Amino acid sequence: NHGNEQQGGLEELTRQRVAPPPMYTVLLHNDDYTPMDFVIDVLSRFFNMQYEQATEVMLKVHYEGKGKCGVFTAEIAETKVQQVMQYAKEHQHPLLCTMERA
Ligand code: TYC
Repeated sequence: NHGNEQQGGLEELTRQRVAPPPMYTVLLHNDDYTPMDFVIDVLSRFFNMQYEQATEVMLKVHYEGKGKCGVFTAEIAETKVQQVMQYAKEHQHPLLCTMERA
């Protein structure tokens, strides 16, 4: 569609560009049983947080009910959720990790 491109239409505006991928926020949810130290371990291990930041996020979840661990593409977010849920299950803690469209 050369005519359209010469006139600066949609095709030209989008030439050689791609849409950014949909992004997902991974969340941790509070419960009454999972030890605080375990949640800090999860945030350090799977979300590469330093102890101080991990503690901050854990306390936000504890006091506010949920908190953000990070924002990722769908495939990476799904993997994080699976890894955290598997790790919590292995340690017999009821910790819940979910994802939502950012
Ligand atoms: N509420 C838990 C406790 O008092 C701590 C906790 C924090 C649990 C964050 C889950 O995602 C969570 N031991």
